[in-house]
Amino acid sequence: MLTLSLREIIDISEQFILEDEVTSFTPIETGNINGTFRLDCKNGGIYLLQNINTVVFQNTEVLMNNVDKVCAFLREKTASGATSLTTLFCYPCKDGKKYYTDAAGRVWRIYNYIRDSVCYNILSSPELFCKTGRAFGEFQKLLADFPIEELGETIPGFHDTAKRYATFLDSVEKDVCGRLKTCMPEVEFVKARAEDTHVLTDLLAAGKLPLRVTHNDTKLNNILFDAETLEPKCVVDLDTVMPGLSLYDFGDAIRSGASTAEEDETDLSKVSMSMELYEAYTKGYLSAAGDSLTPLEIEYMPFSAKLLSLECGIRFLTDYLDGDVYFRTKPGWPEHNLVRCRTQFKLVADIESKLEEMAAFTKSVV
Ligand code: GN1
Ligand code: MG
Repeated sequence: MLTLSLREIIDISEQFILEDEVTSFTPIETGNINGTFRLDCKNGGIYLLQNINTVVFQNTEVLMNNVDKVCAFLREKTASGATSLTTLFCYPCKDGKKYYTDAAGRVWRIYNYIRDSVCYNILSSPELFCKTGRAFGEFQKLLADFPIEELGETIPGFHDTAKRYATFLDSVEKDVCGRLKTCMPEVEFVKARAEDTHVLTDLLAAGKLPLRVTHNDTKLNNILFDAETLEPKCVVDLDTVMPGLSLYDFGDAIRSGASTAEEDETDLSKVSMSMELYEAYTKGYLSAAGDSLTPLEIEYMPFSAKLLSLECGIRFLTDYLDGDVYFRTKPGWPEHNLVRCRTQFKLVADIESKLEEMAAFTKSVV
């Protein structure tokens, strides 16, 4: 996490056209990629400042063009009463751009702060997770008539699991940090599932699954709930909104939200995929998005939960082998990414044992 002085934060915020004057700031630690700060102001204004990770997002122009267009589109939907979800707003800079590059080359943007909201890393309430499913389903539906050709690929091949697998094999081969010897069982776990990695991309290439505007990072903590009513309030982290498969969003939501433990839980006996949570999300999601989905998209929902867990684990393991260059890790914890990968593989194994049950339930809802 970046350490900045109040003076530096104020200097950055002064590059943007804001309604209020920043007087203090607080770092926010959620999120594995960007640096985030809450900015508090003289007249009660609150903003969210983000330092964009340019190793991950290499083309800020494409990134901010996507984010800004999607925000504007969703704001109109909210204004027209099509949804009760609120939307993020990107404040423009004084030079008209949506982001500011400082003298050190760091890239910044400012969002409105969504007040009186909470987010979760794990949930125990099926009701809340059902509402989460409804909100992500609604989000997808709201973007159904977004002109897809206006979106660039922020991270090319983001959910191309076969490509992720190839990159992983390359990292195993190079073993730049000499960590391979510490993760052989995990490497074998992935290799045994090589065939799974291209299932969805093959169906897409064969024209059997439709390309849609999707969120691509439907992690549980990317949804904000109203602190009082606990109704979903806002879908955040729009950096990876781009053309994708509905199954990426469904699978990733199950991976993160139906898990019974944190992503970096070290006690693997605590990690499993809760059937109760799977059922709750599926119900909520299908109630909002179901009539827009094809039979094949619905059929592959259980598999997508397994695949997205496998993919995320592959990415954590690859980053562990590469020396933690992508995901933020806790200082002094060199195994952080390995620990994360293990929780994902535990989920994969658990989902494998529940696939039939998941399929039977999914079918019963439609
Ligand atoms: C990252 O930024 P955050 O924490 O919402 C990552 C996701 C991973 C997730 C795993 C752009 O999401 O793809 O699933 O970590 N985002 C990017 O925790 O790589
Ligand atoms: Mg996030």
